[in-house]
Amino acid sequence: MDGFAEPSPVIANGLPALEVWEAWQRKPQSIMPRFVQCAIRLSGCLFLAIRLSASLPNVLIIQTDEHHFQTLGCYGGQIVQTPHIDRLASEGALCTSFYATTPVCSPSRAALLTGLYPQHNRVVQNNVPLPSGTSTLGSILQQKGYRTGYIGKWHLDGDGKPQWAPARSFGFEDRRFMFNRGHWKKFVLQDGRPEVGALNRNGEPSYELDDADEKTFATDFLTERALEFIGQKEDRPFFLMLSFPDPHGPNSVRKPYDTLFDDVTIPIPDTLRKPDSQIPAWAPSDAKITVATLRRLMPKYFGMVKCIDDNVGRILHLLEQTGALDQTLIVFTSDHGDLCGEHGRLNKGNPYEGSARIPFLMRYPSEIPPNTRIGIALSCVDFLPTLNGVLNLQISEVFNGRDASQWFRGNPPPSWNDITFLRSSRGGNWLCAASERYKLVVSSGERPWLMDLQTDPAEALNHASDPHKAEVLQSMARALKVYAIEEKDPLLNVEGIGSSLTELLSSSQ
Ligand SMILES: [Ca+2]
Repeated sequence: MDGFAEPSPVIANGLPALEVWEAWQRKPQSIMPRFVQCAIRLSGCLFLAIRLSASLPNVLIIQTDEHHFQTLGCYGGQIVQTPHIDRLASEGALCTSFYATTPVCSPSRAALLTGLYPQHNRVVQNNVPLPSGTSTLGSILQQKGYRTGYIGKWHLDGDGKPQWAPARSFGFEDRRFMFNRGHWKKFVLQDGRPEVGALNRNGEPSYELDDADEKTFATDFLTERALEFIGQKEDRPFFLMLSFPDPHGPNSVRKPYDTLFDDVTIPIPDTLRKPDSQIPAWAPSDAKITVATLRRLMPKYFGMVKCIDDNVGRILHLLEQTGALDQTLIVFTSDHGDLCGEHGRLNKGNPYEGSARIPFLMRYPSEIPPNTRIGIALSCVDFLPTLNGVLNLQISEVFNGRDASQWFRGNPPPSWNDITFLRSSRGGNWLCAASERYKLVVSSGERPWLMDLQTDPAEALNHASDPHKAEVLQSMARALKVYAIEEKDPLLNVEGIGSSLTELLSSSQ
């Protein structure tokens, strides 16, 4: 046919094909039989239908585990240089008040992937399996024509550990390198299948480093699999969720990251030791966490973050090389934070910033202007409706979260009620309302606690009795009660929570 090969009427990995197709259609066709011309016109219509879905960008979510946002340069971190993650922030949007809806693993992940509060998606604590049939971002994007994959830690299939390739897909077609649970440091391929590479004396998978190297260390291994997934030539756009198990403990990392931060001065939080009056019942200090603990743990934690950033760089490099970078919506986030000694604690589970606030970056230059900074309080349940808004996906599912896409587009709506809601994992017994500046925590066995992030960013004090903040306290209490009633949050019925809110609200009358 005049030297023209029929082009593929689709877009592979974000590479445009429309111009090629149109050029092919413009070529002289008069000598073609009529039925061939008809067929071409028909296939053109079909192509336009396909193109509507094919013109969607790739979607890549990179999620870390237990990651203190301030270890990243773009969030003010001074110790670890994170140029690749920082690039996502400078070329896209950075959220300064994005919270884990429930700051532990499974509930946070479930909220991010379903847009539903834990009491609605049932994943109210760790190791609760996401109910079969639940719509997730995976199933939604699969239905939109995406090639879907999940690589790394999942933690929504119960107790299984590591449990590679869980049987229930939730729309993720390629789950070969998905594992349910565990903080493994070394992976190997055995006949093309992944295995934990370190074993204990009984031959069982272990968290040991076991001389993991740039091929077998978990972060590198999972990145390599992600590069293979991204590099597959396919007609559909891809959706990949890459979920690193680091920088969650155990605090260990391969060479050379293991010693990179041995000589830095480890910052010691002012709140490592606090007077009893500043210690709420929902976050008791642990006397065993000392300066020496932090000096021992933090250099490796920083090393894990540096390794993650280098691997994010490898992914950005591949996307750039293949011309797909700007045709890929990239999110960088974590499931929750790690207090890293703040308030005399490690890990998470409470509403303090280091525990509940997470890094949240989104780069997609077609829709999101560079250096967009978003201060409003958001949480994991807002992600799916917001992505729906940014990509105009026309999703029919109903979400609990809100569509904040106009903020990401750099065009904030004229009115927006700046408030979001966090809730404890089962047994934690607290509810929290958060705005850009304030957090109100109501719990059983503790008086209401009000944080003012502007005047007291370390959250050292309870501002609830400050008469100048009485109005703020009232409005946040009102909003928290409305949330708990409308979203049927059973924590409202836990002793001390509902009564606390009632008491707060009656005190203004
Ligand atoms: Ca986690």
